[in-house]
Amino acid sequence: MILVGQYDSPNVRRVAVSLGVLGFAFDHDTRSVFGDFDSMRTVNPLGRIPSLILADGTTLIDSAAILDWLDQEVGPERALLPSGGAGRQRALQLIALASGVIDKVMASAYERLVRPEPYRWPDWIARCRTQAEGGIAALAAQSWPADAPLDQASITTTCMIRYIGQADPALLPSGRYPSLEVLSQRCEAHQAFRATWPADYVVPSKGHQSTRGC
Ligand SMILES: N[C@@H](CCC(=O)N[C@@H](CS)C(=O)NCC(=O)O)C(=O)O
Repeated sequence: MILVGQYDSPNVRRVAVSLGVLGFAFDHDTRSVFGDFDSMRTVNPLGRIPSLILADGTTLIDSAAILDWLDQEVGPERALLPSGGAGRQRALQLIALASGVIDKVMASAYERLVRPEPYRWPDWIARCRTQAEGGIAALAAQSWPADAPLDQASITTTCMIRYIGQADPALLPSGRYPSLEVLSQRCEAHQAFRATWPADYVVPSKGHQSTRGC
């Protein structure tokens, strides 16, 4: 199978980490969502990442849908999201918070970096960053036991932390959220995370000429 998208995308990275944790072999297509936009649209009509191209040629899009497919493939014993009960409910809430933060940080980054300066809307940027701060604080208030196995909530949250560190580091000043720093250090030490460490973030400010930046 082939994972399409670069690892500076937290949505691509959470899929790549999950593939690694679950033991799936895959090739990595590093086409750029900005620099290779027309080509990317032949993979996913939305021109977005991630996509996962399966051995039979089927293309799955959207990280949540891809992760659901992975969990179905390995079955409930190994799935990264509990199949039911309070554990599933809690995990889905944590993932919703982390994914929501990613969406808001990305929205504000695109507004700051992609939109031409005269058209930028500071109030919108401030609103997105306030929403992101709310989600980060809510995640930091959760319990992240040190001995917990890697699951989708910890994977997605750790990918969120790394993405913020690259795209808007002022949202995560050192020392403000110790629980998230501990979680990130623990997870980033795992081989599946190390194998997907994103290259230095390149802001997508060069728009469609940029070959990196998500
Ligand atoms: N809901 C989608 C969101 C994917 C997404 O936001 N992808 C970003 C990169 S992380 C992207 O493709 N950005 C370019 C664009 O939307 O034009 C998912 O979880 O896969």
